[in-house]
Amino acid sequence: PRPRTEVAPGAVHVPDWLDLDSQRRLVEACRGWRGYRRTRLPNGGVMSVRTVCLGWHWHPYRYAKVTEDGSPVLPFPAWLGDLGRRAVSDAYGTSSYEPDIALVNFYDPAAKMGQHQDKDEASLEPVVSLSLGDACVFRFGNTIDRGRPYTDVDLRSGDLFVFGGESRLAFHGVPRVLPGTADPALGLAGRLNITLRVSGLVS
Ligand code: MD3
Ligand code: FE
Repeated sequence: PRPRTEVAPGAVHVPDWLDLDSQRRLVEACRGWRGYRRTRLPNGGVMSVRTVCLGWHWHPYRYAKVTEDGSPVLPFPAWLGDLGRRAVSDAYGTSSYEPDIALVNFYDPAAKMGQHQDKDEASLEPVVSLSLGDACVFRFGNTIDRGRPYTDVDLRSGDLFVFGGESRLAFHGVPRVLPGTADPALGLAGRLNITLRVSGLVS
């Protein structure tokens, strides 16, 4: 088995956290959430991942209760909060975690995500990341800039990663997906990543 590792203080990787049945159920839930879009950045760029948001809609670089076209944001389901609490409890041994945002990213074989920090949440509570489908190279960096030092970690389907404490503001990204690495039994071509977050906002 791939061992659980603390990549940096507060950054805990728990390989194979979700069994195949739980992964299948999560993939089905992701298919049910409609409205995946490539986010347009203020600098004119367009992200290569397709994203749908639950609870709060992420516009670079803020959260809102409506999407770009003015439609309401999909609700954040209570069961996803329960899953997030179990994740933080298994990674850290604490259990008072109340996420109210999920960002679901779909990666086709060519999609990637540049090194960035997640600073749009008003709370520094941990981020929970769940990976499904194709594996990827995940780059976990430092808190100063996009460059070295960083650590590359393979994230595979079923893996849990929790980013809190000193790691909450670390630069990170996905330089590439490893196409064709998903278990065919999952029925997913490409990669899905679900992150759970605490907005620190009140609607
Ligand atoms: C470290 N997603 O949605 S998950 C993102 O695989 C994002 O889709 C990537 O980066 C993905 O913002 C990476 C791992 C991750 C997520 C959030 C973090 C690492 C993090 C927040 C703080 C520090
Ligand atoms: Fe991020």
